[in-house]
Amino acid sequence: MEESNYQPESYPSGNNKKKIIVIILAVVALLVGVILFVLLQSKMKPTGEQGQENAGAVNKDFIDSIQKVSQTDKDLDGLSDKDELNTGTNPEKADTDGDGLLDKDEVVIYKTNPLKADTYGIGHSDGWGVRRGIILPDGKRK
Ligand SMILES: [Ca+2]
Ligand SMILES: [Ca+2]
Ligand SMILES: [Ca+2]
Repeated sequence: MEESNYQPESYPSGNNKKKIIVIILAVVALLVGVILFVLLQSKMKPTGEQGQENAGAVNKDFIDSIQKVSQTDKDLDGLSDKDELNTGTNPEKADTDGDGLLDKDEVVIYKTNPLKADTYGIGHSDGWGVRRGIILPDGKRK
């Protein structure tokens, strides 16, 4: 009779089994709760959206600065509308004479005529001369 009641200590009794299942369920429930909590948190404040907001702010700054510049330099060639008015170039055309050099590059760098495609009468445009190394900065020529 004693043998039928014998249960090795390492072998969990029915009662112990239940306890273990309850503990496992509690742990699983806790894990599920933690995962749900994390998911909800990330839904409420997604890190991706935060990054997009920052990128949006950077883009906005960039656009603002472009707009600010374009208010004084409509064609964005580096010469302000006022300077273009003084020079006689078209404030809405970055390359007024269409020679392949920006108005500003002609006025500031190469000292070529921004209203004349072929300043030196070489038979080619100023841009061509610059690309060939014939027209050099500061009004120098080869
Ligand atoms: Ca301009
Ligand atoms: Ca030009
Ligand atoms: Ca020119």
